[in-house]
Amino acid sequence: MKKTILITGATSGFGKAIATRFAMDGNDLILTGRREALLLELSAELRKKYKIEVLSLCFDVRDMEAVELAISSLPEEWKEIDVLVNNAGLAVGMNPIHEGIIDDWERMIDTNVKGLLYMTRFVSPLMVERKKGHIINIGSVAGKEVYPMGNVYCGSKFAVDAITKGMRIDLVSHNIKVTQVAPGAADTEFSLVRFKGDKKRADAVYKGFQPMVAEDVAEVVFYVTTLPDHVNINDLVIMPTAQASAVNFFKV
Ligand code: NDP
Ligand code: 8X3
Repeated sequence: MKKTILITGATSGFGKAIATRFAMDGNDLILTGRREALLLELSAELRKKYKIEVLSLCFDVRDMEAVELAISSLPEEWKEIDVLVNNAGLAVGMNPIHEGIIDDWERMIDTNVKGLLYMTRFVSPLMVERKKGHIINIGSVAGKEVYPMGNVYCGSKFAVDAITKGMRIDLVSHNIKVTQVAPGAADTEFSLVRFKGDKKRADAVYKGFQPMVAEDVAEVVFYVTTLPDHVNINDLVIMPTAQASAVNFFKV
């Protein structure tokens, strides 16, 4: 049966691929992000290609009032959200802690932790009311292991790991599934954002091994929503075959 799926950060990378995967299955989508032109372009493409309904909402997940307004002003027919994918996130900079750039830290914590919390706070009551729903948080291998100069990014993803567990405990009595999907290296806009547009440095991250592509992660996010009502994947780590841990890669 067709569902309504809300995906944050749908303008690129995992979010865009997740949107496309759910569209292929005939589901209706609420897509969010800050780059409005990309959101509108993707929405139009998916509507046309898959004959689905798409609502695009342009806002910054760090802006609590904007998140509240976006969700509270959803038209009635869009309020029955079956799946929330908390995907919007980023790494900014890679410095040792004593040289860290405070603004980079704020951006990561505000987006990866507080943005995810704001979205959850305003969407989960709609699920509680219906006694039904599935929240999928995109964590990271960086939320399982800390690596050199990952400090604050890793901290933000460890927070996602802990918050996911807490959400599951609080929502279990409301029949709401909570899943974390924690990927390793995937070639998206992630490294370009982390290295502030330095394409050479971003490309170097994926040299010598085959990273995942966004569609690999999207397939798994889709998969966790296909299980029977009484079954939930709590936590799923997905890596390139050539990556054994946060820092161990088989490179040629
Ligand atoms: P991308 O940079 O390709 O996509 C990030 C998405 O997040 C964009 O759509 C961006 O949209 C959105 N976003 C970022 N900041 C905000 C904000 N303040 N408000 C709203 N939307 C925002 O990277 P990925 O697809 O790789 O990243 C998606 C998630 O996956 C992140 O949480 C990341 O930490 C995680 N991850 C990535 C891995 C990788 O190797 N690529 C591995 C493990 C986890 P816009 O700019 O339009 O706002
Ligand atoms: C992104 C993966 O290893 O670059 O979360 O932190 S990593």
